[in-house]
Amino acid sequence: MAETAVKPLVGIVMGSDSDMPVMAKAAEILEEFGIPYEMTIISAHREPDVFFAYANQAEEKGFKVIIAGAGMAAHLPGMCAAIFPMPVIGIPMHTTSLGGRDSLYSIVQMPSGIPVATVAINGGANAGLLAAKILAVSDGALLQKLKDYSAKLKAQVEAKDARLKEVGYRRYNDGL
Ligand code: RP5
Repeated sequence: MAETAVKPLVGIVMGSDSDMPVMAKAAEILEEFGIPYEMTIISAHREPDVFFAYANQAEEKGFKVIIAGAGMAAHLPGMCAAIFPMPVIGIPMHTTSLGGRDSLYSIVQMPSGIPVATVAINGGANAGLLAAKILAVSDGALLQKLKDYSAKLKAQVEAKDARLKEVGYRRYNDGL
């Protein structure tokens, strides 16, 4: 299901288009599970008026979860959580200067009362999965899809181990 095909349940928002490769991983997961989303670029620092309008309208638009990614002094997820009353998932971007620790600390160290569910640095896929799991609390069909997804991951690891046993680690490393 592509962006804006139906009423979006998830808002994906990022501070800059430079965040897109990571945010796209979240979008890909939502598409895999058939979850409608809207993707937006908003800089909380460079256009605070636009940001406040977005956060204030998010509930009315039907969003149940916001996935917000930002880097450096990454205030976007926390400020979404300050305004939007439902879950906000934060994705800290890797940065060249501080390796993403700046983004991570900015997003994860929220004051008591305003939580942001923070995934790993550049953790776009997990943000998408966490959003799906939040929605699955009240959607049995989606929950089944998540169980199938987990079973697929398990099968992939089992297949790798079976191949290791079959060819040994030297040939496994050589891709044989
Ligand atoms: C943040 O500043 C963005 O989320 C981005 O990760 C970082 C750098 O932005 P650009 O200078 O690439 O636009 O607001």
